[in-house]
Amino acid sequence: MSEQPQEIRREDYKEPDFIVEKVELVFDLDRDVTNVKSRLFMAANPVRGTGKGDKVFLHGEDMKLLSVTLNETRLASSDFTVDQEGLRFKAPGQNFIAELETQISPANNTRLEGLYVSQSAFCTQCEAEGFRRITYFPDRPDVMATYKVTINANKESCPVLLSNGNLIDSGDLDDGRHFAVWEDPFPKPSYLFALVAGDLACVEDSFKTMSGRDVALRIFVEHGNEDRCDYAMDSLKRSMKWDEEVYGLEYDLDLFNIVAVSDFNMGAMENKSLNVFNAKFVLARPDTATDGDYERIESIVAHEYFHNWSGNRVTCRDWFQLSLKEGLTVFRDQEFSADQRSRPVQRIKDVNALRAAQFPEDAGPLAHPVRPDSYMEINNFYTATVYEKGAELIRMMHTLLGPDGYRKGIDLYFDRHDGQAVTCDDFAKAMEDANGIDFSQLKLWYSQAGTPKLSWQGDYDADAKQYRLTISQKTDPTPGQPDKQPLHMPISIGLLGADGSDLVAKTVELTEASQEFIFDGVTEAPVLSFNRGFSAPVNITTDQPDDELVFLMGNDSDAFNRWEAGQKYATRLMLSAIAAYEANGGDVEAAFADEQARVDAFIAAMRATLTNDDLDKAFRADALVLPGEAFLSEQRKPANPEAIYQVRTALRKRIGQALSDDFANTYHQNASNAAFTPDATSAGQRALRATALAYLVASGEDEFADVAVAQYGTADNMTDQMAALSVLNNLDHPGRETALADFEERFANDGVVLDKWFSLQAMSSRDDTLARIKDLMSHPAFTMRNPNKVRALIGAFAMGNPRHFHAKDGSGYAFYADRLIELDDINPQVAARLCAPLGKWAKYDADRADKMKAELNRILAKPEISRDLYEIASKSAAS
Ligand code: B3K
Ligand code: ZN
Repeated sequence: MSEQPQEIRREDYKEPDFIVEKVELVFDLDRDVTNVKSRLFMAANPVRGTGKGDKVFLHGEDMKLLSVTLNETRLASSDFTVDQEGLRFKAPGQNFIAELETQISPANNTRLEGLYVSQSAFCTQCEAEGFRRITYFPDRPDVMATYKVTINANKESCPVLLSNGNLIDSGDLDDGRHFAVWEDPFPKPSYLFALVAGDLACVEDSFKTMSGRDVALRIFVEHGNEDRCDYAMDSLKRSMKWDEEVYGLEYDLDLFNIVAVSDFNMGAMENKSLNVFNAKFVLARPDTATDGDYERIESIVAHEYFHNWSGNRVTCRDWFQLSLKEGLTVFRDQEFSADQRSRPVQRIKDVNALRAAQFPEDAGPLAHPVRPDSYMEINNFYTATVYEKGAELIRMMHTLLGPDGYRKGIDLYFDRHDGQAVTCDDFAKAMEDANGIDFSQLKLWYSQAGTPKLSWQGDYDADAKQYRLTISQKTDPTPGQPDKQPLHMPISIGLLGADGSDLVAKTVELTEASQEFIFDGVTEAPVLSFNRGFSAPVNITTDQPDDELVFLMGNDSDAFNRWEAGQKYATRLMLSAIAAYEANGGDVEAAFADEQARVDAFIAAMRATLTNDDLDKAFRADALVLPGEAFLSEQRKPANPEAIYQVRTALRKRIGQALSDDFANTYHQNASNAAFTPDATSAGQRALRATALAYLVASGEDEFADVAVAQYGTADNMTDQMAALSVLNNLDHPGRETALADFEERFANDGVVLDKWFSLQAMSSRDDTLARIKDLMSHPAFTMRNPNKVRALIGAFAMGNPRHFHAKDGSGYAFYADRLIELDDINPQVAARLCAPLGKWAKYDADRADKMKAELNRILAKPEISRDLYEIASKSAAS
């Protein structure tokens, strides 16, 4: 980066002066020098554009420009200008054809944006702004064109040639080359363009749509992986069906392709009819993938498929509107998973993810609204806020409108805007118009950052049989937003009678800073179940007495809040033990001394959950897991990672010891001889058994470590094997080394599976962890050029090992900053994404905070720092 990057501001949006109606691309593929010819059918945009002007600007970066031709006349170099941002020339008229010839080098493209090489295949990633690394183009989502793409390549190394839409021609050329021509009839923005070429195996299936059309479904993978595509294919078919049934949306082409690649900056990409996936979210076989992997594959396949409507048919006007497609599509994939599996378990998972990533983001230096107001690098805004909080916003609309009203709004949205690039306001307007309601206050969720804090006060009047509930809300300032307004949100509540049944169950609408709700006909003093199903994405500051939490854990008709009550109880217990640990100078046993009665009551409630056979096993597994270290750090200021780790570990040990007979029974009763199937019920059984094993091992009894060793050796599926290995991973036990060595040997040539092995070691609580990570960096399978490897080893350390990352001597921070500096020259997007953990310095004691800030400043002093990393590091260091 040669100068300080500019902020791009939402309020500066201008319609394009020129649009492209049609694009014809010809690729002559070569790893080192690929030639790209582009013909753009351009038109002035007098209706919407600002310009009667004749200045044309096309984005372009990191390419060699060979020629510019307008209406068949080649321009002299004095007739155009090229700088770091792109190409400028004078339009020869209102309508004209621009032809551009560029050269790029896919093999040297380590940023993995634009056209690059993964293993031996060529592939592309254009969202958000990668197309401008392929050819000069108005690379902005409000320019939608139809594409015709010709790919020429060596036939032997690239037998498969793919792009968006339909194959309309193919054949042989001279010199061992061949070609294919693809045409996509649906106008699309450049970020949805894709090309794949390589020697790939193909697994094929088909789907009959609701109107009776047959769609060919193809998954392309590296040879040898054909037997790992079944679950992705099945998920795709179920997604297509679900979108027809629940949203009335049908697939619109005769072909849908998924390609799995090993080198990918994120999870997957929804390019029109040619989804490109990180291989780890496609490939699964019982002996290579865990239940968690199966679940993620299902939801990501669905997410990308759902984008065909929410994203592709109706897209974003500009990148500030990103949540228009991402928030909506996340909500859609969450609901799909809830319908396929267990709704409460899904909600628990989604809320856990929201609290683990989005709440901290909203409370830290990078806090931004769901619809941001400015950015330096848009790739930095594919955040938990835009995605997950954006999904919560759609969920609140769904709750407020009910399923039918929501569907009316969705229908109107797609009717009105099919084929257009629109805004979050357009979405909300369709919801309002279809239902005749006013969402102006609700829409503040798009513009106001920060997690609201809610408190409540309940009063029961026995004579009047009336319950009065006062709810108050407040949102703390976030960077650039000192003053916050009250938000509109649905709060689902229940009032439970002594027998555990609901006296009242309803959803109220909070709109004021403080508001009273009155419930009549309440025949006895109730226990309140607040914010059922996490109807609003908020923090609740009111403490409910322990006995009420235990009552809710055992009785709430809302399964989410049964889980939530347990989490609250556990959090409260651990927070007071953490405070005691800090006060007594680090004696973890003494830290629980004053809490014995509460610990006993909590353990009794855990036991009731564990042994309640009426409850779903997956739910029980979730309910037995204590809030994580990251969540606990969010509740403490300053957060002491060592104290948090010690207290949480000690509580797990106590639970393991107290309930060891119950856990042993659970462990044995849930063994299974049946062949592995990835369905939710079987997965729940495995999860409950794994939780039991983890507690047994946590109890500290050696015999249980031996059980884990045996399970590792005899398991016939990856889920059970990983369950065993992850508990052994933290032990000083010879079985640990043997199992890790075995795993390494078995999966030496299997990148996707070996990543689990890297991550486990990075997240180990053992004292030698950082030294081990340093050694692993020279493992033959490790490379900083592969994002999955970087995330597995380096990312997992910072995100999944708070205790060692935050080591008092600063060794974790220094190691991490070195890696980010190294990575920034290879792949700035991934480097920037990984930088966030260092930005959390304000949460820690002065000594740690100084060390973290010093590392951020060292990163900022890097010569030639990327715009991506600069934005995150500078914002993190500043506030
Ligand atoms: N839309 C892509 C994400 C693109 C990220 C660009 N940095 C995947 C998704 O959300 O479906
Ligand atoms: Zn998405």
